[in-house]
Amino acid sequence: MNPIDRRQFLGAGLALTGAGVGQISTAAAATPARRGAAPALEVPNGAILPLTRQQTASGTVHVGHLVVEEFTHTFAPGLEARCWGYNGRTPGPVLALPEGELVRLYVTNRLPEPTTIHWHGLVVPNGMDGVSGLNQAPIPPGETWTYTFRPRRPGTYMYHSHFDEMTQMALGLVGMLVVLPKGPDPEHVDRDFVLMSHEWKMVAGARRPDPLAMNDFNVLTFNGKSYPATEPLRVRTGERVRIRLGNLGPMDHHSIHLHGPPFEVTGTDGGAIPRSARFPETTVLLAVGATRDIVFTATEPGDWALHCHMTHHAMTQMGHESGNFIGADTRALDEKLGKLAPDAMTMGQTGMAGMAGMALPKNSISMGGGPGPFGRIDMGGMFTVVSVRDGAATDRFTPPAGTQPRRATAEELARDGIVVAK
Ligand SMILES: [Cu+2]
Repeated sequence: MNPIDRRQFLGAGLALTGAGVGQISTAAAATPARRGAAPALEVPNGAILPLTRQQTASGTVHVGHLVVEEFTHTFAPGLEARCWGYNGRTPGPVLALPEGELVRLYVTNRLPEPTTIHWHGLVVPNGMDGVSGLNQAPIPPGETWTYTFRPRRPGTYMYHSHFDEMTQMALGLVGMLVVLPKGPDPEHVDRDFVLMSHEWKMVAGARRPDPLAMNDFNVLTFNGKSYPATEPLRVRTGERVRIRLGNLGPMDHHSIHLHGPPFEVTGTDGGAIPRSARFPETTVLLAVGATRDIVFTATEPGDWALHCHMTHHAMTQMGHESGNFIGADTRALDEKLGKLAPDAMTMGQTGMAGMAGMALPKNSISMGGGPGPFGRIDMGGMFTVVSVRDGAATDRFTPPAGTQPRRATAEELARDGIVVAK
C-alpha cells in the first residue's frame, strides 16, 4: 500500500513505491486517521505518482513525470504478459493532484508508436484535453511533452491514452486520477482506497494481451491483479471507508458488489452527488468510462468479499468452448479423449469447483482463486477482500463460536420438523 497524506503530499512531494505481488502491508491499518483529517490515499497493489514542487513567480507548480513504456506485468504469480503502461505499471500510478493548483506533467513516450494522454472527467483548457488529432498532434516515439492545467474540482477521475485507443487501452495505458480537496473533505472518511477495474484477453501461449478482442475477456483485474494476487483492503471496525472505483476496460461494465454493510454512491467523475439524491446500495454498476465513489461504515469485523458479480468476471482464464457436463457421466468420453489428448479434461460432472485443482498449462493461473481459511475460494479474477478488524490487522479472522453454519444434528432436524428424503 502507498499511504500518502495530504500534508505530506503538499509539503514534500514524497516518492513512494508500491507493494509487489503477494506482499501484504499491515502499515495501512496501523494508524487510524483522526476524524476530520484527510486520510491517506491507499492503492492496493499500486502506487501514487511522486510530485515535486517548483516555486515560480506566479506561484507553486506541482511537477510529475509519466513514462509511457512496455514492460512485463504479472497479473498473479504464474501469469504474466508484455503490457503497456505508465512508469512500469498498469494501471499507471495514481495522480493525486491538489485542487486549484497548477500541475505540470511531463510525458515521455517510449512506445514504438505515438501516444497522448487524456485527463478523463477533468475540465482542462481544450488544448490540454489530449484527443489526438482534435486537440493536439500525437507525441512521437522518443519525445517528452508537457501538459499543464489546474484541476478545478475535487473528486475521482482517470487518465488514458487517446491515440490508437483500442490498442493502447487494451494493453494497459490507463490510470486513476484523484483531485484532493483544498479544504476539509465533506465525506469525513477515515480511509480512502483507489481501485481500478480492467479486463484482458490472454490467448493461451501469447506474450501480449489481444487488443483486437471484443469479447471473451479471460483475465479480470482490480489494480492490474487477479485474485488471489489482489491485496486486501484492511480497515478497522467502525471506520468510514471510501473506495474510489474506475473502469477503463475495453468492453465490459462491472457489477461491483460489496458483502457486509451497505454503501452509498457519493460521487462520480461528474461531481459529488447531493445527499438528498443518495440511497443505500450493495452493488454498483461501474460502466466503462466511469468512476464511482462508494462510502460505507465498516460496522462488522470479518472478511467481506468485494467482487464483480458477473460470475465469468470473478474467474480467470476460463475456457468455455465446451459442453456442459453437469449431471453427466463422462467416464467413457474421458477414456476416448485421453487417447487423443492425455491432458484433456471434461468439465466437472458435479459442478466446476473441482476444475480449479487441475494441472495448468504454462503462463496461466487457476480459474478459481486459492486457499482460504475454510478451504478453497472458488472465485478468481475481479475479486478482493475487505478485511475489517477490531484491532491491528491480522491475516486470519476467526468467527466467534456459534456464528458459522455447521452440520445439522438429527435432534435439530426432529425438533424443527425438517424431513430429508433419503
Ligand atoms: Cu464484471
